[in-house]
Parts: sequence; structure tokens; C-alpha cells
Amino acid sequence: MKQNFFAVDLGATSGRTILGTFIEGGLNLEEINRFPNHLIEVGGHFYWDIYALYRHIIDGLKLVAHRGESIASIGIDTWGVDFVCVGKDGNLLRQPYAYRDPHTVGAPEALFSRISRSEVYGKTGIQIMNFNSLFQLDTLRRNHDSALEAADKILFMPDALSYMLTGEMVTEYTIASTAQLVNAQTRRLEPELLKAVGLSEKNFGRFVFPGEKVGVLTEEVQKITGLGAIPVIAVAGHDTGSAVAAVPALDRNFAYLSSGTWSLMGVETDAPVINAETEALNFTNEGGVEGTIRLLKNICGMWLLERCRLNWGDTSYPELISEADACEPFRSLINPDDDCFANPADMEKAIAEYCRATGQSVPEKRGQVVRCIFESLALRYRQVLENLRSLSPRPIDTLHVIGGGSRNDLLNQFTANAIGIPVVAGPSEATAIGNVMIQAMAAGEATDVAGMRQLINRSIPLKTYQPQDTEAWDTAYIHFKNCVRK
Ligand code: LFR
Repeated sequence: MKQNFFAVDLGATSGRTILGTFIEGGLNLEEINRFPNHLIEVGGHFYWDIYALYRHIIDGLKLVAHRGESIASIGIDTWGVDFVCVGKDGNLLRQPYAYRDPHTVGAPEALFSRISRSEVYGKTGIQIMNFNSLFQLDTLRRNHDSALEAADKILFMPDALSYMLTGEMVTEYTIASTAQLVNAQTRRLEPELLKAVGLSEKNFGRFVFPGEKVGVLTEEVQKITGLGAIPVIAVAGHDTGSAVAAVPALDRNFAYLSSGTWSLMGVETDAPVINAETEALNFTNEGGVEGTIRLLKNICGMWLLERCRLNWGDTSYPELISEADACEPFRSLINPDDDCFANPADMEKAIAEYCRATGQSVPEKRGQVVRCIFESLALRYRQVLENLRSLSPRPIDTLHVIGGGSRNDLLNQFTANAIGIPVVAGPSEATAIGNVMIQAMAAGEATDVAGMRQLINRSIPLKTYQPQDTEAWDTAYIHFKNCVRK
């Protein structure tokens, strides 16, 4: 009998539920529902609405139940680092803070006065970013946050939603890894780091790896949805972990770019790569499926465009892309990772100000803004790929672009031009596919990631972009390095 796997994939701007089913020679994906995910600004802070996300998941489950379809299991992945505090009575203590809340600005330095930067990096191998859960927890601790003070347990977003569905509390390895709370060698929560922020392992749920069962739907959820006691499986709870599991590569000489709100560029390794160079370049070693490590760097991605679009009404992506295509090349360039783009009130203005401050032409038309974003991203990809080449244990022959951003033809072509090697784009729903894969492996329907990657490669249309205009891009790269702020 065919088995349907229900994947919940929540990103920082939108979420979706997908039903994945293995069919003759391939994988069929059906989107059940799609919904926005908003940052909620109130009282000087930014939060997520976990109850709204929960309701959307329930709606998705109901839709499948009403069709009379069966579900073999459910898996949830989300963006990284955010968490909820749970009280002794099992209640969520408040909505989770969103990682773009500026309360963590300067937080790493505050912690490093008690435990050194090198020690934190050496233990975890995780890039220092002020919003990592380690620094969020320390910020809340310093601020005497009432929810943290009353917390019995800390649950990361995917684990919190699994808890709401099953009543069982777990801490899944991939999501705890990107939180900067896992020791990269032992692959368990690092007691010293927990202690540094006033916590211990008792404050976390049962530690599980991708593929382990969390529990089954509570009677309450069964009643609301009309479904039975369906198991919830811990997938790679960190969306990037699920996405990279679904890179359709046939060998291992590749780099990947998981392209969504963030652009995550890296390689897959068998063991953490933690040394003076990775520390200086601030590369991360996030835990993945089947014991793999993602040696990668976060690059600010479609966030730049998503935020500009807030000013532009309902203009579609294809429209914006064609406007950008019609504009003059390399008119203005930015460093996408400059702090000023982290969460500005007005992204278009922030870009204009950046260009002015660096002595460049200020984009005047919408197409010019979009072109500036795409060209700057492609050049930044080149810079990060150059670093990766020196850190990676393997050669890099191809760049696999996966995720929603892989649908962007113009950016894919710019990327190939900038990096000088072929770009293979797709699948755009890599995260949901990775989520389904782990569930299928848990159910015994799939054996390993390598086999699944071959199946994805065979059954999902991919598009290859060969580098063009490389001389112009080489010149632009030199210009980029000179004109942007580091
Ligand atoms: C991508 C992602 C990145 C993480 C960022 C913040 O959606 O999960 O991997 O660094 O969001 O959580």
C-alpha cells in the first residue's frame, strides 16, 4: 500500500505542509496548504506566533483527513535557533522571540567575558552569530526574562510544535546543533555551555536523532483532525539539514546553496572541520543526517528582496526579475551581510544609504534595486566559495542551488557567471523532500540518503546553467571587493 508522509516545513517568511508519496520510480509531492509567517513587533520586541503556526498545521492535517487519505507519519522542520520556554505545568510561557530581535546585539561579547570565543567555537564548531540560541538564552538570563526564569524546559521550534501535537518533549540533534548548544565531537548537548547560561540537560527534552519517533498525535489532536494515533517523527528539524539531505548530487564533489530567506552555502563533510582558519572565517559545522556535517556560511539571501517587496505591493517575482534583467549591469553593489541589512525599518532606504555611503550610484528604479541585490549576492557567493575551496576536504565541481530561490533564472545565471562553474538548480522544495526522505527511511521505505539523492536526481526536473561573460564578472568581482564595506 502506498504510504503518505506529511511534511511540515516552516520558514521565516512562509510555511507549507506537503504530502509526499513514493510512486513508481519517483516521489510525488502535493502541497496541502501554504501560509505566511510574520514577525510580530510589539512592546519593542519581535516575536513569532507559534499558535498560528500550529493552527495552520492542524488545518493541513484536517484537509488530508477530510479526503479520506491515510498518513503514515508527520515530520516538522523549521528555521533555526528560536525556541519556547515551557513551564512545570507543561504550558508554553510566552510566544517565542524571533531571531531578528535586536536584543541580542552584542550578546556574544557579553558571554565571551565568561567563556572565551575560542572555547565556544572549539566545542561547537558553530559560526558566531548573535542570534544563536546560546546567545539568546544568555540575553534572556541577563535581562531576567520572566519566561526563562519560570522555564522548566526549553523547546526549539520544531520540537515545540511536535510537543503540541504529541505531548512529548524532545531535543532533536540538528536543531540543537545550529543553536550552538551541541558539542561537535560528542554530538550531545554540551554541559559546560548549558551551565554558562544557567541551564542543564534537565531543561531539555529527550535527545533524539533524525528518524527517531517523538510520539503519536494526542487524543485532542486526533479528535480535532479526525485522524488516528499517527506517529510524529523527528526529521532533520533544522530546515537547512532537511534541504541539504535532498541535494540531488550523484557524487560528493559539490557545494550547495540552500536559497531562501537565507542563502546557506557550504559543503558536506563526514566530520567537523574546526581549526584556526574556519574560526577566523567564521564557518559553521552544523549537524546533519546520517552523521554528516554541513560546513557552511550564512549569507543574507532573499531577505533583502522580501523586505524591499513590502514597499512594492503585490509585484510578482517574475515581474521584478524582468525589470532587473533590463537594467545596466554592476551599477551599484552591496555587501549583503552588512549589519545594516539585518532588520532595517525600510530595506530600500538601507540599500540606498549604503550605496551613498560607499560612493556609488544610488539605485533609483525598482529594477536597479533588484539588480543590485542579485549581482551582489552572486559576487558574495563567489567570495564564500573561494573560502570553501580552501577549507573543503574535496574538490568542488558543481554548485547545487536548492530551495525556493532556485527558481530564479536570472540569479542562477549570475551565480554561474560569478563562480565560473556550472550551477544545477532544483529541487525548489528540497526542504520538504528532505523531511519526507527521513520519514520514509524511518518507515523502511527508503534505505539511505545516497539512494534518495539518486531518486530525486532521476525524478525531479533540474536545470543547469553554464558560466557566461566570465571576464566581465571577474572585473566586477575586483570592483565588488574594493567598493563594499567588509
Ligand atoms: C534557514 C535558517 C538558517 C539559520 C537561519 C536562522 O531557514 O534555518 O539555517 O541560520 O534560518 O535560523
